[in-house]
Amino acid sequence: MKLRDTLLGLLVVAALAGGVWWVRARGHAGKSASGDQAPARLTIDPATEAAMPDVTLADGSVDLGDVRVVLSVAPRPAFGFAKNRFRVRAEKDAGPVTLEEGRISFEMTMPMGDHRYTLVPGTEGWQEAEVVLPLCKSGKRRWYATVEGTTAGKPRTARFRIDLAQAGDTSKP
Ligand SMILES: [Cu+2]
Repeated sequence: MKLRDTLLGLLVVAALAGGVWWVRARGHAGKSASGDQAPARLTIDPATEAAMPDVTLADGSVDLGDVRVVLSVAPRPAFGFAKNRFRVRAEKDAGPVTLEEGRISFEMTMPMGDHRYTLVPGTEGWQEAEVVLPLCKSGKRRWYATVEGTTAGKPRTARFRIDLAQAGDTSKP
């Protein structure tokens, strides 16, 4: 399928370029492959949402049995329309393990475009991405971050929630 090939090509280029966007230019279309339909809304029930670690003001971690995935964001809170560093560490037996093909993506309950990043190696087993997210015009600030990759031969997914801050709230000249 042509689109898929193109996306894979972009992905390879982005990976070679080192941690830039891997898919970006699809506007507000969300992830619907068919293109013509209205973008699907993300539905998360309150119990699921409450169970997600909140990384707005502290590190969060998700236990996936043998592997724990930690997410750490700087600054805290993270700001909309500004660079924020998202760092991920996969841990096994109290030490870091490589999250292969590590990536992180961001969604709100409403379609806000594609926000997907590859994670690049940082220090001490962390993998990171420099992330810029928009502020929703609705005034909502809640985003969901999905970390994906492969560890010990198994695909891994961990989800977190985060509330963005608006720079103007605190740093108005
Ligand atoms: Cu929005």
